[in-house]
Amino acid sequence: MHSVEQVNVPAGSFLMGDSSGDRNIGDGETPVHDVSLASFTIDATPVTNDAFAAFVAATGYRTEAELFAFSAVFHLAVAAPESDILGQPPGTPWWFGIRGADWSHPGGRDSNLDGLGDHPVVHVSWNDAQAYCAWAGRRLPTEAEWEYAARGGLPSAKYPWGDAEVDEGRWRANIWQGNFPRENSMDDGFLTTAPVRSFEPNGYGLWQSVGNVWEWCADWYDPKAYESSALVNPVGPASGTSRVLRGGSYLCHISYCNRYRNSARSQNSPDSSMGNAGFRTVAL
Ligand SMILES: [Ca+2]
Ligand SMILES: [Ca+2]
Repeated sequence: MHSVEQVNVPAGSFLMGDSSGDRNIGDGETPVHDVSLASFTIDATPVTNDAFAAFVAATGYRTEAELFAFSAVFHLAVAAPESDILGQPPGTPWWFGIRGADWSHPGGRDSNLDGLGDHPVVHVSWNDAQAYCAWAGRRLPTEAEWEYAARGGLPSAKYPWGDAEVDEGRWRANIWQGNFPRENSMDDGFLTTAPVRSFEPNGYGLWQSVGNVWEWCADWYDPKAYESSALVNPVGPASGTSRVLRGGSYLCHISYCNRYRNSARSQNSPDSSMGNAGFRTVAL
């Protein structure tokens, strides 16, 4: 049983792509193009640890992080003996490969899900998300559906709530504050994941499309995809090597990852898992 609340997104058209001039060169947020979509029903929140636990209990499914026996954990979130640190990727030394980190041990072997039932499941690969969807009778959103839903009916706004900055008056999303990657002042209240219903939903009823966790989309990633996109119900490139991630995470910061925006794009290989990526689903 898929227990995540769903909301309906009406059919319509929107301008997909960089809407604020803040695009990251190389990510492929342009050209902006007019996309039309049929209506669809999408999860109001990312899939939670409780919902993913129900899937695992029903099926015995083992995630790729469990099969590979490691996953990527942010250095301040590690809860494991030093002997479990397998390495740091060059260029992003704040990530540790941690033996024993997986969806039910998000910091490593010395961590568990106590108190995290309503947090988004993390350390799930694109392939794991597909397996969950197959069990739940769901599918991943296309990248176009994700962006349209995240926009919440506000055309060309930078964020799901409009163009106000993320901290204007109050905190609107779970990102990073302070000196990345060493000191997080946690002005928004959260070092890593937040409960999925933190802050405010957008005009379509979606919570935290930006910030908290990156969300897998169905599409293959290609930075040139928008140059030749279909304009009606696009499903992305026919092939590729990595899958689209959207929305940014608790590690995003204006100085480092300006990707907590509606139009921002990222990607990873379909077997990769990280402590800041999850997914939400769409009805078949
Ligand atoms: Ca935060
Ligand atoms: Ca998100």
